[in-house]
Amino acid sequence: MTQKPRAGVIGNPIGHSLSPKLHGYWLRRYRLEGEYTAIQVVEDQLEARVRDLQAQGFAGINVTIPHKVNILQIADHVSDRATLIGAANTITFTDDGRIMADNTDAYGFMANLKQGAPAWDPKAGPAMIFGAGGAARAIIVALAEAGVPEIILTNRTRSKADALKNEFGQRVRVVDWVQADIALEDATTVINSTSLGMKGAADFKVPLDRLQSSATVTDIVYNPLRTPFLNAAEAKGCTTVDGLGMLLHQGVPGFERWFGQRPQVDEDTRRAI
Ligand code: SKM
Repeated sequence: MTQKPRAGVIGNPIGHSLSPKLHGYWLRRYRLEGEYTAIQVVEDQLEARVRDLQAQGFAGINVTIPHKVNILQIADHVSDRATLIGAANTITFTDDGRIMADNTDAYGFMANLKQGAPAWDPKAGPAMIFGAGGAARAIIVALAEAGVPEIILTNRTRSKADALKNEFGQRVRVVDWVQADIALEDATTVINSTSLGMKGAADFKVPLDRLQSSATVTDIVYNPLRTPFLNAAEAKGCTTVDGLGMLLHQGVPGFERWFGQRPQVDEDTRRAI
């Protein structure tokens, strides 16, 4: 008897993760045999736990904070996307015992933006990103690939934004956090990639007076779904896209690889999560 495919998400903490709900919903929707669980893995146990999941016959795993960078050391193969972003979130264990690392966050970001704002034009003008952490790295890659002419980066700790400019090159312009609102005037796409506005975190306080009403605005925070940042942008007349879709879309490639079915991200999926 062949085992039903198993997958999961590793991280620390992991209790907040919506991935088990998402993959569980897709398994039921497509009437597939399979199991997807949340697995707490502490930092110094990463390699041992990943090899153990592989030995148990797992088809693959999603990887979230704080393991997305260190997982690259364990992988036998790292995709070009994951190399460029410098992190992986989707691991597949092959039948011949290899650990394949990929990153689907850039894909998830772009699929969400295109679904939520079908008229969005990447070439219309500069995109502005608040934040310079791991999510910003994936978003820079996604925007650059989509053909955005310039990426304006701002971060409370400026040196982190400068480091990303050095890595990702000429297309990135760094502006000071305290002067970020001035640069908003130029931006046709605006993204909050910080945790500001998330339930329990500090508020997003950058003034949005200069935000153009023609801009498309998105947030990676999805709890709450309508963040104060998105509400302020909507009040200015902007097209807004919430952050839940990024999580849903980034799960698609892994689910397809592990369970053999490409799942839909639609209103039913959003309602189920
Ligand atoms: O990249 C994703 C990851 O695949 C799963 C996840 C989660 O379950 O919260 C969040 C993101 O890091």
